Amino acid sequence: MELEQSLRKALEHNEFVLYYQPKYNLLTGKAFGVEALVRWRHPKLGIVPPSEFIPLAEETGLIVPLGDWILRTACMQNQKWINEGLPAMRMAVNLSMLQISQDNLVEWVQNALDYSGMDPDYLELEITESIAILNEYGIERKLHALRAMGIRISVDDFGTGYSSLSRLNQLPIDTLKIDRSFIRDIASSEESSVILKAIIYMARSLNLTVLAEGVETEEQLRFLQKHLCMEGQGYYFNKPLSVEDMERQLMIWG
Ligand code: G
Ligand code: G
Ligand code: MN
Ligand code: NA
Repeated sequence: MELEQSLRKALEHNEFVLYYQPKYNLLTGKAFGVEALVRWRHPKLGIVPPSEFIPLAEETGLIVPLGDWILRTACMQNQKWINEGLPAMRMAVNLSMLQISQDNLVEWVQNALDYSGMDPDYLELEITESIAILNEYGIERKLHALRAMGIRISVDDFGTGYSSLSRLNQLPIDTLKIDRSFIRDIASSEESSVILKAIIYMARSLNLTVLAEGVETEEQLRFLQKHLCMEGQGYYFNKPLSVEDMERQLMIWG
């Protein structure tokens, strides 16, 4: 309860901060986007990772105002970088179930774009596999509306749920982000690497882009390149970066 109380106050007190993790094209080696990842700078506990407060924010409904702050902040930050002449990145923002289920989802996203002045081409929304395939809350209709605005949709943690690629292929999805457990086990598990190869192959046949999450080693990178996985993200390239570190990185690329 203590945590819930301070979570409520944290928004007013400006205790949330966004980190940014770059996403790379594995064939050219160039970054094309970043994913916004929220952190809580608790006055006493220090940095609290999202795994410890996102579930609570979902249970209490706080994810709605928090998610609003996250989307606006991410879009404004990205537009600021673009205005400064830094290399333009696509900004990816994670959405949780409660956010997707809101009736005004599409208008809300449009408002954040208007507010920041960011072109919809530069926005990507990440939803988990289990949310994407839900036949509720008009999710399919909402995804089509977002896509029609020019926003990209990606499916996070792919491979951990129970969706079929053929079902996902009916949805307006651009990218599958393969869960990092498959990448972690490339060298140690024949089964994981076989599944990984099959996912990459099938996704390519369906014209979906595949991004490997959690790339940590050169060996994993070479495996992914060899099997034509086009995109990747992970500690091998960068950890999630503070605004200052991200800016330094953008300046090096620019
Ligand atoms: O950054 P980290 O690896 O600790 O993130 C852990 C989890 O928290 C991830 O599953 C991620 O999707 C989720 N998460 C991080 N940032 C956000 C956010 O801005 N919104 C939502 N809904 N989830 C987030
Ligand atoms: O669920 P989602 O993919 O949105 O969450 C991303 C989370 O994965 C973040 O918490 C981020 O810190 C973490 N992450 C990013 N890259 C790596 C990596 O290479 N290895 C590990 N173990 N975690 C990573
Ligand atoms: Mn994500
Ligand atoms: Na993930």
